[in-house]
Amino acid sequence: MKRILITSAIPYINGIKHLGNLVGSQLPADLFARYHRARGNEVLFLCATDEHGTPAELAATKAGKPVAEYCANMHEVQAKIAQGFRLSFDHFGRSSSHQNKELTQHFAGRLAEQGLISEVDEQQVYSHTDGRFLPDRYIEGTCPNCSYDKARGDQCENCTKQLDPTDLINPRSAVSGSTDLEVRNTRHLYLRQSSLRDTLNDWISKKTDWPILTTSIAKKWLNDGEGLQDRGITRDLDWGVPVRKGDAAWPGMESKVFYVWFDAPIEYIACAREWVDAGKGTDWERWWRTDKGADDVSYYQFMGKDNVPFHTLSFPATILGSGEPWKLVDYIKSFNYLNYDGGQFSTSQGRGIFMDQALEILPSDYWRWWLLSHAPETSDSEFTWVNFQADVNKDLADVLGNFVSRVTKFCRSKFGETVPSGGSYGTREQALIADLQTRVQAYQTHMEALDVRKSAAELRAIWALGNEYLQAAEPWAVFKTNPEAAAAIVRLSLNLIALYGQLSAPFIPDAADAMRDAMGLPDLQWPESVVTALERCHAGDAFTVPENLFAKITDEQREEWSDRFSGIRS
Ligand code: B3M
Ligand code: ZN
Repeated sequence: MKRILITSAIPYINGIKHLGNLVGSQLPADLFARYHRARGNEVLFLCATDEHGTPAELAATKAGKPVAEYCANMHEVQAKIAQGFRLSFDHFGRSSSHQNKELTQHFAGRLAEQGLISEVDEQQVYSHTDGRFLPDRYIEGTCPNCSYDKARGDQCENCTKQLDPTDLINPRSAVSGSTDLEVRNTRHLYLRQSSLRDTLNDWISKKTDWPILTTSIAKKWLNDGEGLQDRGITRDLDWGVPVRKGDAAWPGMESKVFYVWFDAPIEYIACAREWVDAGKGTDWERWWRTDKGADDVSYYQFMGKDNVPFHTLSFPATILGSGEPWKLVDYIKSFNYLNYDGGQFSTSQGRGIFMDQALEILPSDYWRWWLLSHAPETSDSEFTWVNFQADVNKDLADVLGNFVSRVTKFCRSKFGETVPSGGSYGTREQALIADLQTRVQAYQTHMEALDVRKSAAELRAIWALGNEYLQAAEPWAVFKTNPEAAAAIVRLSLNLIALYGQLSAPFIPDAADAMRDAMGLPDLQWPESVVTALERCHAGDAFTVPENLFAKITDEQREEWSDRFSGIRS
């Protein structure tokens, strides 16, 4: 039994996430968690809301609510939607938790002790109109690297470059739009990550199995010297983790908080403590401290490409710099962007389909299947309504749903709702079993390598084998002359439904449950051997005909939805 720690990038609290966010982190992380649990491994799957920093403050202001109240509400909203998508977090925490506050202050104290924090008098943009400093997202302007004109003060969304507000060309306030700005002096803490450059370089160089997307971004920021500039880790804001050195005050930093990107990854650790404090686990250090049992944990992170620099450089710098035996990530799975009908999904612009809206129109399995089978792994991918309708109708309704429905209905009409007895398996059945063995093996290999699309393609092929078998074996024709032989075909096909109910669960958990329930095998036992897995439904066992597993998306629905989601969400 392996021990597998999985974290998904923690979504910002500022509103409901769109399907592009979902497929770039939480959903593939869930796929992987479900797969490993089904294989009998010990899994801890953590996610949380990212509640500090300018995104939270700005969104609360817009909603006219105190920021703490706004965050508490939005956490509930996001948790409920996550359940709707069947995201199987062991805990869905909050970066504003007291556990994260303590741990963040602890790390800052350790880094200071190790000589890795400097106090820097620096220049920050101050807005006369707004009467405040404008850190990070409070300021927008043109990216000096790629000329994108909506770059934010902390990072350019377009080219992923990490920025400082003073880097922006033609800066303006994101609150008021004002350009009446002035650069003023203020003192901040800097993490001297540049002094960890060689350490980080050595560490990343050993990660030869990581996706190219991850290592190319990491090396880009490491080797051109840019990403490893020392970074400010404090801000002139009210909302956030107060700056302290462990539990001691930090003179001169009384009115400041840590930068959101300093405390957000620490929440991965704090979340495990929240999990224990919520009574769901007993020992968080066993997952996070290599001196306390975490040395045999394999740790996987999932995220969109814009988050890669923080996870390959800044957060490891925090962990390594602390000089304490914290668990470092073993594998970073990163994703490109999913585009929406010829443009970008965008939270700030309300463009695309958002998680709550998606669940209003279709069950989560439809979305899970389409998104995962089109995961933007090697390049950006695109959602279009035409493709979505065609793919879902074909894969889920025509291939899988149709197989289940034909087999169960045919059996009910000829043999009743019990698995029929009689007949035996011949060469066609042996060939099918051999094909299945090869494909199930390949499916497992792809899953273990975190190849999401390849796993989906293999699963689809496994479903298709059932249809091809039925088409060739023709139990409806055979039944007329040899009912016993037809019974054997049907018995094998019913067993296939049970097998699909096991194999498909990581992708489409609800439909998989329905398939196993229909076959009277609700437990999720991974088919360690195809041969024995196909002997679980015995002659005489009762089954039920599942209600239509997947209804097809009609042209009218497609048109209605494509109209409804063509504009901007208000
Ligand atoms: N909240 C950005 C995002 O949601 C950020 C991730 C933090 S991971 C520690 O894309
Ligand atoms: Zn840029």
